Amino acid sequence: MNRKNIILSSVFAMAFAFVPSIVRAVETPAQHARMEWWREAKFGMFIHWGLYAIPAKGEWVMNQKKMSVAEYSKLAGQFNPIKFNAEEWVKFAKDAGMKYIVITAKHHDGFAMYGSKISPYNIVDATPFKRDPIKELSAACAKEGIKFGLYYSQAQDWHEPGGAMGGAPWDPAQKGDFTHYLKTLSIPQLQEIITDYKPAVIWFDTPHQMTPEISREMVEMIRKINPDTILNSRLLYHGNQIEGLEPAKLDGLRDIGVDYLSYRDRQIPDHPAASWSHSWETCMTLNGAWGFTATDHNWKSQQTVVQMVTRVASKGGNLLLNFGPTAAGEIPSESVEIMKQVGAWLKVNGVSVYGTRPSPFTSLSWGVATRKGSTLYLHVFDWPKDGKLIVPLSNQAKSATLLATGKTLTFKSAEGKLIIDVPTTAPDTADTVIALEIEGEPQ
Ligand code: JFZ
Repeated sequence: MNRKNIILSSVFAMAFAFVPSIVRAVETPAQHARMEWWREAKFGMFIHWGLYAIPAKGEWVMNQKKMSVAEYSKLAGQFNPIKFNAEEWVKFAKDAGMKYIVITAKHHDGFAMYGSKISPYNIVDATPFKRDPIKELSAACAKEGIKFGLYYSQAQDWHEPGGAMGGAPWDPAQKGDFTHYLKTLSIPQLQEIITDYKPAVIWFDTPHQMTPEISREMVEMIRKINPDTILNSRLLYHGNQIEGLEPAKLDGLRDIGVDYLSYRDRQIPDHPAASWSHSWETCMTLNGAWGFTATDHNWKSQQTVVQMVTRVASKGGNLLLNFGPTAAGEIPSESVEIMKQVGAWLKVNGVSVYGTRPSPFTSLSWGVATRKGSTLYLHVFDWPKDGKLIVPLSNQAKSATLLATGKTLTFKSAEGKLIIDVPTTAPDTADTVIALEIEGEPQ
């Protein structure tokens, strides 16, 4: 902890000592410190992987087909992903420019993808595979310098009696008491994964029946074991609740100890909450599905992905992009091809993404911007046909360069705008980045 943080912590400590009823509405110094890598990261890999990869109809198949607990459980006997290679997955993430991984330790189907001692319904004890992919991935991530996080469905569980259903149970075996489920399965398993794998992030989801009190209890339990664990807002609120959440509830999330907002799936928020600037994330599918879906070939292009990453960064957030590996343990080849191109773009242009701050512009007709100190990165999606890029900026500029090639561009100021002379055709059809050095604060 540096001196500034120590002073800040003391101020906070004093504030709470004397005004205990205050709602902690701002980031604490400890929170700021544990979020440091996350704020810089900007781009992460989401992985939905479980027994549902066998029927290959997505992770909701048990619910959608109203499969009984006994019937769905039989899939475990067939699950043998012998092509799984943790090192390869992590290298894939790294080459694609993704800085962290969040994988399903347990999804709504209730099946633990790690060796759990709390329940035998897990990959080590219930499948012929017998290996612990979470352990293997965690080790590979540590080796490659990739942060490793775990998705854990804390409330919704279609296998365990009392688990939240998000609807009516379809099998008598699912009936039970939610508190009992929390006490005997969810909380002990959370305790177990925090202790055994020390995940950098716990990614909660679909908080049916969750209350502020239960949330607080979970946070306290987790922080006691590892205070550095980063926690998302789906502990208590669904993704689609965040955009309309009243300020008092947003502050309440801070008070509970949540670290970042997890917005609605597959949508970039128009106006992310200013009070959570740099601490929000959007999760996105590369085709239309989370869990492996054999019939879904609706893949997004490299251009779409690059523009999503930069658009999210321009608003101060992170993009968590999903992959749904097969039952054999492979990342779909289409995903691999797209991400090779995304990785190639980030290798050249990554400086305009990682560790950047949000755009000073509310909107730009041709694309988005990111910023690092006195450098503005102009991400041009729609290339100006007349060879003149107009930037609504009255500052003096020191230099303008094409980031990918280092080519210097000429420019002039006119009527409170900066006009940059650019080639007549786009050097990069996905996103051409211009690094603009300016004097003073952007205005
Ligand atoms: C949830 C899960 O049910 C789903 O299986 C997947 O894991 C996804 C990442 O999260 O689904 C959601 C959650 C939130 C919204 C939509 C689907 N939302 O906010 O619109």
